[in-house]
Amino acid sequence: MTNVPIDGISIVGESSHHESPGDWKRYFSFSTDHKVIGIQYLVTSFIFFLVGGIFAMVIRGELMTPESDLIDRTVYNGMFTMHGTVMLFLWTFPSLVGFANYLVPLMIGARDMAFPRLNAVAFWMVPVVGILLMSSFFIPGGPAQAGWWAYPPVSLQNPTGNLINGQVLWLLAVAVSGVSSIMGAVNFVTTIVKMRAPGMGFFKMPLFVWAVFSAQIIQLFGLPALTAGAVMLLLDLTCGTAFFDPARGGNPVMFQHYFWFYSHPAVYVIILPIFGIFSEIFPVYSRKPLFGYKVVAVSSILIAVVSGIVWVHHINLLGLSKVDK
Ligand SMILES: [Cu+2]
Repeated sequence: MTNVPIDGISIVGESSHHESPGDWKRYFSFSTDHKVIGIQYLVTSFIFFLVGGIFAMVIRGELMTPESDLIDRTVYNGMFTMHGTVMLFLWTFPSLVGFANYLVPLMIGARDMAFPRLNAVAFWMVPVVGILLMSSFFIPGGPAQAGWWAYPPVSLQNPTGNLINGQVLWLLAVAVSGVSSIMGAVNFVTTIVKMRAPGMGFFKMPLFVWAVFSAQIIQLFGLPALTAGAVMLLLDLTCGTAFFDPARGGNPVMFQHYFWFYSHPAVYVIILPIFGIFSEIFPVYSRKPLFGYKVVAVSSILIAVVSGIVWVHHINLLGLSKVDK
């Protein structure tokens, strides 16, 4: 459609109902439209990118001199932990999910995602994660200080003695984020497997779709481990269990397995969609078809598979054979 006058205002766009004045309100609604949700993801994640960037600048500002003159060590550790957490769980993952939400149904000729309401629920859990993390700045003891990896026994220390402390809010946030992303993964994998337009075989899908498919398979298999680990650590902190507390017979190394089983493959959850974006953009601007479509498509899946079996390289300095008997 070309120029559509509504109330004397000319609007240029392909469909008028997406562009009419006052439509910005839909971005604050529980919309189930994958394009709206995609933009909601992109805008929300960009806001948190700025928040995480401010934390980074405070960290670098403190590091300008050897003394602790800008912030004390407690605030520094909190900033360090929050910077990593915000940048991963509230910027990189949701921003790429935003691109995928907007583009994948269009690229495979689907009307929407397979589960539009699940899609909306998954998105609205992202601000909940943000509120949980940011509110920890306003409670006694401040935010979690154990780093974005939250290894016990450091993460089991609770200097304030309060049941609700920064680490508890952090673990709740990671658990909610995990559930949100698992919902997203179920949705993407189902959409790509079941909702392709007639005639679009797997090897006719755009490479961005292959990349998102591979990344979301990682989410589907890896994230339950991190989410379970976070919930178990939460139970250790609040309900008296001892899964990971060495002082009470728990095994802190187990947490590192739960954590890295997901968090190594997580780097491919980030890079695979970006590879996919490269694979779409380079052929356009070089005006040549992509060389080796099938190789790129299959290697995306192989990256997902191989990424699932290498996590122990993060913890090899533990001397696992001695500690983990
Ligand atoms: Cu790794």
